[in-house]
Amino acid sequence: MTSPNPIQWFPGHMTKAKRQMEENLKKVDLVIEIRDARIPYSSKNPMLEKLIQNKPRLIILSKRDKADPQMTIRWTQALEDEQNKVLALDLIRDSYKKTLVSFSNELCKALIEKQKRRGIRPRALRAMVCGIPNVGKSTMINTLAKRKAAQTADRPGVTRSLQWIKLDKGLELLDTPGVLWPKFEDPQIGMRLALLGSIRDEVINRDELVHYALDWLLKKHEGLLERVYQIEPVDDVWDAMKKIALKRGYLQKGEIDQERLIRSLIKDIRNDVLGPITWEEPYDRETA
Ligand SMILES: Nc1nc2c(ncn2[C@@H]2O[C@H](COP(=O)(O)OP(=O)(O)OP(=O)(O)O)[C@@H](O)[C@H]2O)c(=O)[nH]1
Ligand SMILES: [Mg+2]
Repeated sequence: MTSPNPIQWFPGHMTKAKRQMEENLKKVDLVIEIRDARIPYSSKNPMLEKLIQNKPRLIILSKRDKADPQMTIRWTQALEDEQNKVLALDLIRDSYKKTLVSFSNELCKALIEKQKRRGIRPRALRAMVCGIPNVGKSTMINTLAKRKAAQTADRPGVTRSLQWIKLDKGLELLDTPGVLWPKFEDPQIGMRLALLGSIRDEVINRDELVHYALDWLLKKHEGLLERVYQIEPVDDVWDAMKKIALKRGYLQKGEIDQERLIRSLIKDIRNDVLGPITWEEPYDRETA
């Protein structure tokens, strides 16, 4: 279960985080960018490309177990079509160390070749794990290190010596993940982040959020709401809300208890009651 992650970035934080990222980036050969498989577009940081410049990058789509498997295949394909190397993972249950090492070697082929040509024995590749809050950065580092290596608290500005985790003789990970900020300006992106509980509830309109989610489910997952809530076929969002409220007895003096309904639907979405759902499609990107 993902816990709501209170992220609030201020310009000062952003500058500091960006500077820290730039410093750490100088020390690595490649970047492992984690995005959430349920929102591979909205969970990316638009500035990362600029920050990492020409460094090789591996995109990990995390929480594969919570995403629609068919959609994960489509997303992986779409990202690969744009010349990215992509790996969709359940960061908790999959074993992926070997794959990660081999993908990293492939991504850094040019660097390894260059070192060989110069007669230098290739040293272990160094990678940094990056991503917006809650995508699974610490989980990945800790799972790979098989210990509690990464600090879970985000304390910007705390200087400490860089720690490397040796995964293999060929690959080392920086144990401090690069925490980035999501793109907030776009309301669609905000909605999708909120659906996963990545934005504080106070900054979103909960009625709109539920409307947005139900609309998506009706369009993309025909019959799902009827199945999950054991209701008769629904026509639209309002009809669905009414039928769910009646079924669950969310009534107050004969009227639908809207507040209770909204609260319970958001809870269901975040607790994966609806099953594995992906909240955006690859071709949404232009409009997102
Ligand atoms: N089901 C599932 N849960 C995951 C996966 N990866 C991470 N999680 C869970 O997602 C939550 C957030 O994971 P973290 O590793 O703390 O995320 P983070 O990116 O380090 O977050 P910040 O430190 O806030 O930036 C935790 O509850 C993890 O257990 C995954 O692949 N599948
Ligand atoms: Mg963390």
